Amino acid sequence: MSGIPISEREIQAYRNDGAVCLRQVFSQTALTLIETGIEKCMASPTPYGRVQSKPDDPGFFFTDYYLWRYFDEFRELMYTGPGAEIAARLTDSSTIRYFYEGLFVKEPGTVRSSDWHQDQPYYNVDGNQLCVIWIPVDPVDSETCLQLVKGSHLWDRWFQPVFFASDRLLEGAEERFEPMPDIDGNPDQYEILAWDMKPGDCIVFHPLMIHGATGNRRTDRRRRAISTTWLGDDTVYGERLREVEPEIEGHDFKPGDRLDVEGGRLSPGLAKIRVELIVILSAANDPGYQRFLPTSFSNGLITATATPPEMIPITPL
Ligand SMILES: O=C(O)CCC(=O)C(=O)O
Repeated sequence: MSGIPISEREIQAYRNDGAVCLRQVFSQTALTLIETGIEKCMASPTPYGRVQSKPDDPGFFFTDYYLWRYFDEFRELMYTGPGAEIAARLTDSSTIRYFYEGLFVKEPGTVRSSDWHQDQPYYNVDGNQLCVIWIPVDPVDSETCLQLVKGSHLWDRWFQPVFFASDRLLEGAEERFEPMPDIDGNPDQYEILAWDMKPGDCIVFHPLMIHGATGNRRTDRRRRAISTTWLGDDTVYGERLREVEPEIEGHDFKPGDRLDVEGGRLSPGLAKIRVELIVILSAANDPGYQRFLPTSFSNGLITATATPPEMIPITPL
């Protein structure tokens, strides 16, 4: 089935450590799609777009989510890129459904970091056969790279998710999950995984891995990356917090339901992997989805402002 060289050792590293760095698996075509999509997104963010850095930060940290809903580049990447096959191999799944992207852009000199967190507590997906593929489009050294606490996916512990910018927990988190331990304050207790990476490399990690990242201390280059989340065979809709991010909209899934939609299509070049965009079909006809078309920024999260090219065209409310 595979055109992507993934060794048994890499598969075991993913399963045991919770993360593995795969070298040169994204082609220049895939990277160009991502870069084009990122620039479009930054010029016209989705309603999930947020500035994470404070106004006095010497750099600028911007995040956004669910980019495939708005920008064709990410849909094309999902169907034509190597992500589905990587996810299928590492999660040992025969069906992969695609959930969302997170965008993490740190301009040169950004101080604001990405807080330590796990991904799975943020959203309504249960299961173990799911993974995140973190794809930088700029070179990163191990300091600015995503950092992950080795083996934390096996702790069977769920930690309170937080909105980075406001340092606020998601509603309901305190009742349900435990506080994040002080990773930075206890460096001897945790083994951190991080790599020097070039464009084309990616990190695949389990969404229960504790991970975070510094700002971008480099003053000579940007640090742009997307995280893509892929759902394998055992994943189902899960009961979660009162507030979740990103939300799965336009559906009537109940806890335990497979996140299936009609009309998924086979990914070209992949013999066995069926790739589907979850909820895209139901969501497309849903008034909730219409509300989120990129021309409308009326949900109160962000406002558009004037746009000199080297500045980011948004300000937090
Ligand atoms: O790239 C970053 O700074 C953070 C990425 C992240 O937190 C994620 O992929 O969930």
